[in-house]
Amino acid sequence: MRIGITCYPTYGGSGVVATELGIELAAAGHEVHFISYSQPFRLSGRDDGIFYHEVPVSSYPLFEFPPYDLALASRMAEVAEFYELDLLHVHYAIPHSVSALLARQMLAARGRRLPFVTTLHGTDITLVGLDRSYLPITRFSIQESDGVTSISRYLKEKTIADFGVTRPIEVIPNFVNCDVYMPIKDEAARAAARSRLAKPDEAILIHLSNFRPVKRVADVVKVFAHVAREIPAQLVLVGDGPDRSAAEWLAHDLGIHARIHFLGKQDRVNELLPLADLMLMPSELESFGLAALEAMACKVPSIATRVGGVPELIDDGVTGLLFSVGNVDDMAAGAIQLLADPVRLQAMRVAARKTATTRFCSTKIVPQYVQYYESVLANAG
Ligand code: GMT
Repeated sequence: MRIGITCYPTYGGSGVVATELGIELAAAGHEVHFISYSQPFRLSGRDDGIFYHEVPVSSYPLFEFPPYDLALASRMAEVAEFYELDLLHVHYAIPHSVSALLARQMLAARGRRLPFVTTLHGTDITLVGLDRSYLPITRFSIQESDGVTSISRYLKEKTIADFGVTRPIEVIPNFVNCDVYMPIKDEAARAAARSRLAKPDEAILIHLSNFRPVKRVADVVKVFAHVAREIPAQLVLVGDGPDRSAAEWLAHDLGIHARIHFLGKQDRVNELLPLADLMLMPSELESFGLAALEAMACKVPSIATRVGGVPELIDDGVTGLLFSVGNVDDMAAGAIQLLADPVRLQAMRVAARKTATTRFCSTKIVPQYVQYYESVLANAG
């Protein structure tokens, strides 16, 4: 198949999923064309079967807001025609599904077919899409898509309830490449890599996000402050975003900044995650929680919140511990108990990796997308 993929190319779960999907599809012999305003950050170099088409957005004195969605629609239609795409797959509804809808119409006027699949990821439904200024057009473009997938049952139900969408929505969960995200088997090698971050007797906690308010990074720092009072530990923070500076201030105010590593954006998180004992994901909302899945694949269970689609990933007490949002004291107590009980922690580590490999490996999930594309192509007029 020849597949066009559009996503937000910067840091963010939907961009990660879209990029990893494109890489896996190309590896399986499909031709993949990324269409976006910049190269998705996990696309490095030139892989066989992967093409990247930049969307130029020109400015003009009249344009207070340059219309990216229109430039994107034009480029989608051009790329689809020049490279004979079979379909477009857009990640994150706003504005990508609207642009795809326009591209489909542009090509229809030229007698060509361009079905498109929209994958709903999270705040496109739970936050931004609910904004009155976007709701009607988001609902319309979802309803008009040739196929719609959501990354959890939670998000599917939310889309039906809040948007009144009546078309079928296929749940295809987030996935991880279990050969790239994996534990470090050689204990000596793991200990050597950990020694760059912590002393041998110290626990390592990790958090990975885009530091937006929904991630509640302040809770990460507060939970760690409790933990660090009871147990020798270090915290590794991976990512960057609007709440980073507040987290740095909080770390200083709580007197624990010397034990916190603010690493910023990192390309090879698969090399950092296996060094940790626990992941902290105290989000206000997660439609799935890709960061926790990536950690689980590396044998790292999470202390997380019981929100959105997280319970579809984390089995409370088995592959992680779930708490209510903002319950910093209980999250810290849970982390301390686990870190103080190596047998229980080890059982949870093993269970976390097992869940990732048996249910969420790319080898299991990517074929579901391919099958879905085939059904969309068979049904599209
Ligand atoms: O945070 C977002 O809403 C945007 C989105 C993104 O682009 O980063 O994240 C969502 O998509 C991820 C990949 O499908 C999910 O694993 C995240 O749980 C989800 N984030 C939220 O729901 C907050």
